Amino acid sequence: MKKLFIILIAITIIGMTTKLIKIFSIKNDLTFAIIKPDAVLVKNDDRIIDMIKQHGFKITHMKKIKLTKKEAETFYTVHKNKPFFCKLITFVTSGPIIVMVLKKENAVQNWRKLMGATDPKKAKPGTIRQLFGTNITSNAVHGSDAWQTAQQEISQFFPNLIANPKQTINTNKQRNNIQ
Ligand code: RTP
Ligand code: MG
Repeated sequence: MKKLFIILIAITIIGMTTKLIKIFSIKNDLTFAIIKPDAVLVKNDDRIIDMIKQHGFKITHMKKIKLTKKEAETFYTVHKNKPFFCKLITFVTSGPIIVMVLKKENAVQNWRKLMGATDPKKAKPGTIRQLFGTNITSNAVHGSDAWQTAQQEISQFFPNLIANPKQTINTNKQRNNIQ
């Protein structure tokens, strides 16, 4: 009886540990990215997607959408009191965007490194914003700033993903949703 109890406890501990390891690895692996309207408009999306893949990111989810004002305000709610908020909402709703979930180790930091500084003029050579951004508003791409933010942002656009991390979709088909 005592042996059975010990075995049951051991199974429970192993199960919980496996779950924690899974959650931890997902946490470090995923981030949320957007190719913004300026880059989509001038058809730089393919070149940006190539760069993303060349830098070792896997695009696990991707779709082309157009944000409503309400969706954009929810997404950028953290900036609602900033002087640039109105300009930002007008810009980000001005045309189709491509929303993506990217997978790589330390995805949040690595994606922000590849994006470059917010202002393309200050972005390091070879970064996406330096190559494809125009100014501090029209800066080609977005990236989550922390895992908690990534989780929120992924949930806004791919609501089932955090609960079912193994779920996959045909990214090419989804990408062509809006022309
Ligand atoms: P993002 O959230 O889009 O990845 O950009 P970020 O972290 O590099 O910069 P953040 O401070 O979060 O700003 C969000 C977006 O607002 C626009 N912005 N305009 N001074 C300005 O006019 C100004 N500052 C920021 C940019 O589109 C920026 O990406
Ligand atoms: Mg930001």
